[in-house]
Amino acid sequence: MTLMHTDREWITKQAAKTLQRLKPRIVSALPEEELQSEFLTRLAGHFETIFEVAYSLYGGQYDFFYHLQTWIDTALAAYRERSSILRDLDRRREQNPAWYQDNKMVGAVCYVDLFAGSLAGLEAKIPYLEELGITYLHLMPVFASPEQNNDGGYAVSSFREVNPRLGTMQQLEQLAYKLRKHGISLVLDFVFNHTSNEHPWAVRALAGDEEYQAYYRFFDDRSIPNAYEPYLREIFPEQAPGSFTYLPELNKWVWTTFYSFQWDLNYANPQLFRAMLEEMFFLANRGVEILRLDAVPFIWKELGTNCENLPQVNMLIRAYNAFMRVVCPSLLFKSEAIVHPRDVRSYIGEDKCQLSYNPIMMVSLWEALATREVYFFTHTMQKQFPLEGNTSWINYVRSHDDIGWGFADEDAQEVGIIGSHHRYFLNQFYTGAFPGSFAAGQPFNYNPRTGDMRISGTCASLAGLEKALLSHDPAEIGRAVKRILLIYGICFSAGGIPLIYLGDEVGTLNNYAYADDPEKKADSRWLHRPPADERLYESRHDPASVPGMIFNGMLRMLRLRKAYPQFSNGNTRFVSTSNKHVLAFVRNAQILVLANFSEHRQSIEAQPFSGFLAAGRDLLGDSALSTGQVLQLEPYQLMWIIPAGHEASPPDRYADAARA
Ligand code: OTU
Repeated sequence: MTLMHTDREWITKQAAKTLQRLKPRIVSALPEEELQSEFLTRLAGHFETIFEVAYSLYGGQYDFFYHLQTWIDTALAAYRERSSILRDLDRRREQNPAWYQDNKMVGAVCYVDLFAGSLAGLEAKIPYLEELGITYLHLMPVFASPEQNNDGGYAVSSFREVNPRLGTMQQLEQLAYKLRKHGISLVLDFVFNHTSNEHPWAVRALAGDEEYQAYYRFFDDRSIPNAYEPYLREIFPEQAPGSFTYLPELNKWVWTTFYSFQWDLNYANPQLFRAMLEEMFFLANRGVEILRLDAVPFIWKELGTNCENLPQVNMLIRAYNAFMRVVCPSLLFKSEAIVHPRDVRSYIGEDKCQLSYNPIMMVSLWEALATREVYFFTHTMQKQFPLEGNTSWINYVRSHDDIGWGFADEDAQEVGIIGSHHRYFLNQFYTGAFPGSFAAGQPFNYNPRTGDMRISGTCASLAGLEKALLSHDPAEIGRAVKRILLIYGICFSAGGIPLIYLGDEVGTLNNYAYADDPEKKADSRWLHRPPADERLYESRHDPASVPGMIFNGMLRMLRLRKAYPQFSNGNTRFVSTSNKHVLAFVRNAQILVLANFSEHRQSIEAQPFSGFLAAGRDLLGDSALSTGQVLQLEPYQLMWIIPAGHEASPPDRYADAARA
């Protein structure tokens, strides 16, 4: 049920009353006065949200208060268990809630096994992460998961056990601690839409335990699934068609949005809400600082809807966030919602996910590289980039997933582009089918029914490096390197936290060997999930080598980002230039970023930017700016232009004192 505004007063009153009823329980659970008052103060600030959401989602249940009480007990247990080190961190972050808006923030993401073999191997890579200046490290799922069917770890069999191939939970906890000592925040996935079919809850459900069956969405026959199905989007139409899986053991059907071994959890059950709250706290108390909420849009289902992005999803996240603010306020949520821009944005807020992938800009970067034109990019960003409050984008060019052309058809139409035609073009371009395309990607989940398709491939291969190296054409190689640096450079300067998909910084190409692995061959995303290539990393300091050109180019930009506080998150204003190939945006009214998306020299009228150009300086260029009527940009040139008299802050490669 959705609450009306007129209900507000009632909610406030009921929440206050309910909190009074819970107080004795809290007081007796926390005899230490300091902890008691901290917990109560925080809870008072967030209880109305918790109550409102609980009442909206579960108020119809006869034992509503009982459930609320079990949630509070779960929070109390987690709060008591939290280490003093993490409690200190919580208090520091409460004082400095904008810590992640800093220009010093730089993210990286990897699979532990592919990048470093194991958790121990990863610890040994800390010096490398420091070399790059990383302050945010996302490890893709490290949890126990089925040996064969595991979707790269996104089928979790236990949120409390590390996959033994990688190490132990104790090692993970130590790693979190060590990383923090080096100014790096550990980011882990919270795969909370589903578990694997080997999770103990699923095992019990399969054994007939009804309490655990209610943790998932079971159906006795096809009638209800059939009623839902016409509205649902198939996520993996090739490998896992449909959204329900038949379980012969039970003669029942279970909801499986993704693979058949990934069972969707049932958040309509308040017991499941509590159980997942406990798992979240468990991870927070291991020292994880940011949880990436996987597949956010799918966690609530209503018949007659597409079961994505329903308002109840927002409520659930607000409730979970409120609990985090009470027990472990240093923890942040990062939303993984790769959906329509409007819906992507709906999960972002101080009271929801403070961080979000920016698939909107990611798609725009590749769109502009293919078309060499930026007016759609500029228009989209003007509408979709600005965020409110203490929140931030995570800007990236590649992830471990496919690229889906998720721009808004309305935004496209406003600049005269037909969305479906454009998607067709982009798919042709990035699979290399379009004549003259520089890209070497592969299709992911082509759906012949809808004609839909997504794209797999590494950053370097999609940006043309693979084909260029095969052609042995130095000019083409140079252009590919420039494309990589151009799109990464925009992520480094646009406002928000840039995220490097480790391997991209040394120009890692597609890994076609995945097709020989029977486990992987049906999922083309493995094309861009290769094991780290030591040879590429070894040549990164050789400026004449291709990995060296990319690595040094990135490092140079990262150091500049860190040296100029003007790159901190804040205001980003996208503006049109007189040239359709040249992107422009202004950071915090102090830095002008220009990007030429074409392989030809371009010029723009200088006059609209005269405030920056007259006596200004391009941080990335070696020569002074010419200040004529027009400004010239070399093929794929990126410029970071700063007006005269603005100096860099003292070099400080790592986090500020507040983060240590
Ligand atoms: C996520 O991606 C993960 O990133 C994937 O690696 C997983 O396979 C999947 O969830 C299941 O856990 O569809 O193609 O809007 O787009 O959650 C990738 C969200 C996906 C979905 C996204 C999903």
